[in-house]
Amino acid sequence: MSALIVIDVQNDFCPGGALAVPEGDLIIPGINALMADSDAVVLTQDWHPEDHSSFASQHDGKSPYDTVEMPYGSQVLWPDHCVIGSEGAAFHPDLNTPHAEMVIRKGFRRGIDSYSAFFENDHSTPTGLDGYLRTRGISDLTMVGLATDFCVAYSALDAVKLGYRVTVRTELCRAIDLNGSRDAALSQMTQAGVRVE
Ligand code: VGL
Ligand code: ZN
Repeated sequence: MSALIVIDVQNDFCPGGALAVPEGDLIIPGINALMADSDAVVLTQDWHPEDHSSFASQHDGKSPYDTVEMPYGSQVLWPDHCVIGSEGAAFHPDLNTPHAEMVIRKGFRRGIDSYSAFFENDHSTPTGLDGYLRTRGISDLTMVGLATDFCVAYSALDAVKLGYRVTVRTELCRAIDLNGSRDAALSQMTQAGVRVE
């Protein structure tokens, strides 16, 4: 059994949003077509309290895209985005969400970010998605969405570590690309055994 994992196709990551990924909306028609063809579809939703510690606004003297050390390691600071219940946190209106059988929210604890759909950024607190997929007998994952170099890459790397066969469809992803992070993420995924198409 296989599943399509659609990562963070939310208003704030699309043009006009708080943390807009260039061309983030262009991938939506292709994702809709792929969803219609998939056995199982999981959507992820970045979902932060308004005082989330990944927001630069919570750190005196810091700006978006600065880095800070957190107890769980280094953390990039972001503009406020995907605040729980806000329009920015909603799925993009063109995304065909009725196909989804599961929606997994992440990043809802103030003190810790969660890029991956499987573990928070401490790499140990589970989101529960692994249990969901395993109990449904799903072993193969295709990943698409936003952003290639953060939430897609972290999710794909965790998934191979957990033993899934993982394909990332890059034409249905777009990157934030901070200091070459897109290319770095693609080579890290390839080295880890993700099929990058
Ligand atoms: C993401 C930065 C902050 C993502 C989420 O979806 O890639 N990036 N929060
Ligand atoms: Zn976030």
